Parts: sequence; structure tokens; C-alpha cells
Amino acid sequence: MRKKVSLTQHLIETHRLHHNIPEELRLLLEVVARACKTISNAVGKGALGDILGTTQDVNVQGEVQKKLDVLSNQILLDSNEWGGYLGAMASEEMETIHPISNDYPKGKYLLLFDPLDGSTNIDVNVSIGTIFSVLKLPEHTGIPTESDFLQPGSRQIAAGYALYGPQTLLVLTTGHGVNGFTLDREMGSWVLTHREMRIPEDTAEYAINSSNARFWYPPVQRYVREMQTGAEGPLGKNFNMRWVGSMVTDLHRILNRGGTFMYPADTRNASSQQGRIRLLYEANPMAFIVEQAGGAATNGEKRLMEIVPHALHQRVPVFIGSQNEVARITLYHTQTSSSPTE
Ligand code: FBP
Repeated sequence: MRKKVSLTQHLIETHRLHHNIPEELRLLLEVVARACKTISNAVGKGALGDILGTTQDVNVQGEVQKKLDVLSNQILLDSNEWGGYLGAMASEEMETIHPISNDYPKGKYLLLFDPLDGSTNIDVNVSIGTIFSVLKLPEHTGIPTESDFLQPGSRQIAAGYALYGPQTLLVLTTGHGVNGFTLDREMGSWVLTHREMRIPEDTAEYAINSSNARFWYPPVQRYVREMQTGAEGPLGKNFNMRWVGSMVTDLHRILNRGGTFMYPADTRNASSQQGRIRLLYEANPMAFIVEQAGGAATNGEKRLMEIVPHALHQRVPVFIGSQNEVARITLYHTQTSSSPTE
């Protein structure tokens, strides 16, 4: 029976090898992981916890906030406010950034998160998750501002997600591979169960919301059509499709067995419709994880993690997953110039 490795032991041993997880960063990641345990507990209560359904509020995305969206956001804020590792936080659920209050010491990191990804699944008991990203606070003396967050994804020093499904999992990268932990509910601890995760370079599965097909630009229409024609088509093999409605769940499947997740720009409103996925706290952390697992992530024309953000809640077209598949969909985009991708 292999000895159980905890999250703390994994982080300390990773730092011994790569000198990339100073104590402040390790403590920050442990606090975020602990907050995800609390969110998992709330999610698991469902109707018993009076946390299903919606609030009366609409978030900056123009979406009616679910009670669990608000609760998960507050859990992450309360857990990370006092530790002294952060200068500020940013969330899908908050219009502006959240500087650490003067009641607490300030740190040199920025934490960004989508507290509950896949919100439409909450009330129907389908897997949802939390996505988070860690950046360094740029050197300056003043109070952190939104512009401090507008860093390309390549500047991330850690990223991860928690997945609240049949098991509760935590998947994490600090820039040297991707490792997954399963929550041992009896002990309340994260146990290393998915060492050095790698995405298969090829796939026979794709994820896209096909109800939007009539709005897709030609490169996406061609890519999906070729897979739908299967063994009789140009790719000479059959493909399967999955769309969970929760990016974390689709991407965790892709991390394990390959595939591509796509949320493209479409023709509904070319000037502003850049797909649905937000760059800073959804696309970038997932791109960091996927690239560290040997996959790829582009906006149809360039690496997602090279995009210099211009706004905190900026959306971006997303093509992410198996290396060779993302290369193909990106090739189709660069062969045509009809689809604006940023
Ligand atoms: P939220 O963060 O608001 O939940 O939006 C992101 C998301 O839920 C993804 O997790 C998911 O892949 C996608 O939206 C589903 O979009 P659609 O409902 O258009 O299929």
C-alpha cells in the first residue's frame, strides 16, 4: 500500500526540487485548498442547506447570482483576507478588485478565482468547480489596482481547480507539471492520487455547445463537421461528443482521457461576442494547467497565455486540450481571416 502524500508534503517536496514554492505561496495554496473543502461541504448539502436557487442580484457578467455563487465567493474572501500573503483578490462575482483591508498585513500575491464554475448545473446536481490563479503583485508602494491584475497568463505562478463531483478533487500546477488530490472526507485532508497528469496528444472526443452551431465562424464549422463525418470523413475516425456545461468538469475529463474544449467567438455580435469564457480567472488558469500537462490552449490564433488583458472581466474565445487537435483548429483559423479572435 503506497504511503499517502498530503498536499503540504507534495508542496514542500516540490519546493525542495524546484525552489519555486516559498513558504508564503505554500501557505496561500493551503488556505485556498481549505476554502475549497468548505465549498465542497456546502455544495454537498444541496437542498438541506438552503443554498440552492438564486439571489435577487445580478453580477457584473449580467447573470443572476446563484446562492452558492455568492456563498462560495464569500468563503474564498473570508479564508484569504487575513493571511498576509495577498495584496488583493479578483473574482468573477465581483465587479471590482478586492484590496486586502488595512486590518490585515499585505502580501506579494494576487489571487483570482471563479468561485463556482458551471453555475447553471448547481440546482440539478451536476458537477461544478472552483478555478483559481495566482499572480505576483507588481512592485509598487500604492494600493493594488485593477491594472496590477492585467498580466498575461504566462506570468501565473500557480493555478488550480477544485471539482465537486462524485469525488472532490483538487488539481494544481506551480509550473512543474500537474498533480491531482482527492479529498479524504474522513480525515478532511487532500491526498495525492493523480501524479504528473498528462493529456493524450490525440483524441476521439470533443466538447462544444452545438446549439450555437449556426453562429460559428467557418473554421469551427469545418473542424466540427470533419469530426461529425467520422470514419467516412477526412479524419478517417469516429469521434464522441460531451458537453457538461461546466468547463472544469469537461477539462478534467480531457486531462484524463484527451479531447478538446471549445467556446468560440461567434457571429451573434462580432464586436463584443468573444465567447463566454473569461480570460483572467477561467481561461488562463485552465490554460496553465493544460499546457503543464502537455496540452495546448489558444484563442484560435495564438497562445491564450500570451494575450495581454485589457479588462478584468474580458472574455476570450477558447480552444484547449489535446496538443494535435488544438493545433488543427488553430491552423483552420489561420488559414482564414474571417473570425475575429480578440
Ligand atoms: P459560469 O462561470 O458563469 O458558470 O460560466 C462558465 C460556464 O458555465 C462554463 O463552465 C461552461 O463550460 C459554459 O459556461 C457553459 O456555457 P453554455 O451554458 O453556453 O453552454
